[in-house]
Amino acid sequence: MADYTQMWTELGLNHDNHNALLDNLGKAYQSIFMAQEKRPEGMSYFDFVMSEAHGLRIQELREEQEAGRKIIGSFCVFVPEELVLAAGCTAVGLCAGADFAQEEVEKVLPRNTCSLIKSFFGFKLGKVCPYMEVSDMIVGENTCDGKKKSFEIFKDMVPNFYQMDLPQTKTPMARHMLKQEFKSFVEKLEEMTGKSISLESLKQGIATVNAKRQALRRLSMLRAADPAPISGLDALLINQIAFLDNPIRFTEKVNALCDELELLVKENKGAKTAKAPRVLISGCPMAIPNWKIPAIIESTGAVIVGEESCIGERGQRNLTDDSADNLDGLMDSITDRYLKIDCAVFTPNQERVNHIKEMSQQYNADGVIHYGLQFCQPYIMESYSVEKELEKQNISVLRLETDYSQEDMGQLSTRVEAFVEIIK
Ligand code: BJ8
Repeated sequence: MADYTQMWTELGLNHDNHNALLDNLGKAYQSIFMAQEKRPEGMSYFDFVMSEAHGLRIQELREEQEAGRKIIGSFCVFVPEELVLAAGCTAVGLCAGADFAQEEVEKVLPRNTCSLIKSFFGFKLGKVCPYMEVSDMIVGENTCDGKKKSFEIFKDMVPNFYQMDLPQTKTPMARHMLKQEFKSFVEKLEEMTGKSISLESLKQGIATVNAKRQALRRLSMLRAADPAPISGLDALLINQIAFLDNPIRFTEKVNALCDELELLVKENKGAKTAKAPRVLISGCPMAIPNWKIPAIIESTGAVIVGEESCIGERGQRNLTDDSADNLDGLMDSITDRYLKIDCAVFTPNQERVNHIKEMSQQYNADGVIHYGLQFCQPYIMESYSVEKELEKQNISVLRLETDYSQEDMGQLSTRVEAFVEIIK
């Protein structure tokens, strides 16, 4: 990596903390990703993006800023990238997948807060996230209580916070509220940029994001093959990079990788041996660089064939209908598309259970591992009904509850190994 010290200084990063983070990440990446055998050649692009995630990509974002674009950071798949692009801005997902500055964090937040929330506080307090520092605006959404209440504190830690309210049901009233929230978001973007979103720019924004989702869908479908042509770790990595990379370039690279994977499927070549146990992961999002559970699962010889997660199929499925010929009609389409996201903060949320069953069949999974972050009430509570419903279909389920620490690695490995033995 080139020397980006000056850029990091200008962004206000703490060099010692940041170097320590990069060092740890680099080592983890080497041992988890680069140690895999039989990786497709197309993964080299994604390895490169990761190696430059705090370097070249941040430099690109700063160049975009110099050219007049605003950078919009967010923590949730409910923030419509279509609108951000239509306003001439760039969307980035903010890192929330590793522990950092935990002592400082626990002076601010209760200990029994989920790791994802603690993580973005730690990245801010430790001054190690260039995406957070480069953002012209950070959007926080009212989803779970943890995020909603923590944003009341977080909003004073950043100069540019915008809060988006979200419904928790899918009634006509809730839909109306979501559309109004998205309209307010448009107004905020227009106020920031001094430009109005036009029919043409919104159609273009929708087309760009739909193309990205189609490419990710293509990647997902290829994993239905037996043997699966790509490891779950690599597929997760691509889904994580979807939140950081330039969307047009990312789409091209995912499609190029899919061309290669199609050939591998034809030749019956897989990331693991044929008939490796096939696992579907379902639950909390695995924000970058959270690779803990997938690394444990695939170290047993099993292969992960899908992620029912916001960093995965829950976040990326469903295209936005672009057929309306006026702005209000497109806002309706965007509202309808986003209201289909079956996050566990919604009640009732039968769609999510149905989707897990559908994915198990589609990807030919031998079992489902439900991943809940400790203290995440929505997903942990929902895991009970997920397990009951899947058992009715004779689908084996393992419910895991963990955090970002490494302390429970031994215990988790034992439980995962035993589960993989059962589903073999
Ligand atoms: S749409 S899943 S990205 S809210 S893990 S912070 S739920 S206590 S992240 Fe999410 Fe949007 Fe929903 Fe998806 Fe709270 Fe649970 Fe923590 Fe969570």
